[in-house]
Amino acid sequence: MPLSMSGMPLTKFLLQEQRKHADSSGSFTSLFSDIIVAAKLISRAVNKAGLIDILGAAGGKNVQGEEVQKLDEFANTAMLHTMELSSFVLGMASEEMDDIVKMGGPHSRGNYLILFDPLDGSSNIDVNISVGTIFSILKTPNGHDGVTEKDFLRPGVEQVCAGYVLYGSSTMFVYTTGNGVHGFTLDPSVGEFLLSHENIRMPERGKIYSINEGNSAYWYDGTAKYIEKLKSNGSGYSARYVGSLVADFHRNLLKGGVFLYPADKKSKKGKLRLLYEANPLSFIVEQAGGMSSTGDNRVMEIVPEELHQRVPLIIGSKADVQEAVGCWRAAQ
Ligand code: P6P
Repeated sequence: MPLSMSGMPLTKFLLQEQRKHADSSGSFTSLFSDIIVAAKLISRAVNKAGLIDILGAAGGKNVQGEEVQKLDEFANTAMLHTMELSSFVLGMASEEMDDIVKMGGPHSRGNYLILFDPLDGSSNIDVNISVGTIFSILKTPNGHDGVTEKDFLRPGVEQVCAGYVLYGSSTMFVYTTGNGVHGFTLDPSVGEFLLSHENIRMPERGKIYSINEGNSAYWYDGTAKYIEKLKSNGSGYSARYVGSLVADFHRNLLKGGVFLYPADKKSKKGKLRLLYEANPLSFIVEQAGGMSSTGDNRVMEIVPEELHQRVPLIIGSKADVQEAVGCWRAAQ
């Protein structure tokens, strides 16, 4: 094994990882390769959005009641179509669709479920701010011959894989299967994601906090007291908030810091979705040495009750999240 595998293509890295599991059938590697294709298709569309007439709203609203952007639809379609070609997916759930999509059929060897937000932060598309795709993969219960929504309502600790694609100044693919967190950067000239951030570790404590201060009028005391503490002179913390979850999360993952979208008097359950936003990012953050909480509970232990369930999210460097949770609980 070379000392550093920097520059290794993601597909080769996956095969290397697969060899560590003697019983591996290669089905996961095949499924993952299909996700990589979708990521490249979305990256190409996002990077050319200004040139091809797919900017702006597509009309209509999604299940979240949010304005659907054309690129949202493109990204959702790209994920659906590439997953349909994969014979290993038994069902899909998307932020853009009310209900699950059942796969399977005579050729299906499916035992995976994939949940995704095809293009998170889409309200930033028209102003050229980074957006992202977030995905989570579960295994169906053994011997399952048909998938129901209930099969998707599993706690985050049952994820077998989680990842995101950040369409920023470069396109990055970051994922975990429970063996650390690894980042790959797309080299458009080669058309491959190349290993650029092997075994990402989140700093124990950061100097960045990310929260929408425009909501401060609605904050509960626990949040207000924590943010006030960070803003007190000499704390050394800086505010950084893009308003695009993947962009804010990725910066804090690499530099350290804490992102908060807490429960408040306006959004009593928080804003972000459990199954395809909070859970996958929580798997990644814990694998990188960080922490993820609702304030009251570890995110990955929540048993979901509905597909598009929202949760409060306090996620990032362990020491920072612990302090935020401490303030939250002291004010209960
Ligand atoms: P607000 C984008 O719409 C999103 O879902 C996340 O990407 C982002 O973190 C959050 O909402 C921003 O919400 O209320 O601060 O605009």
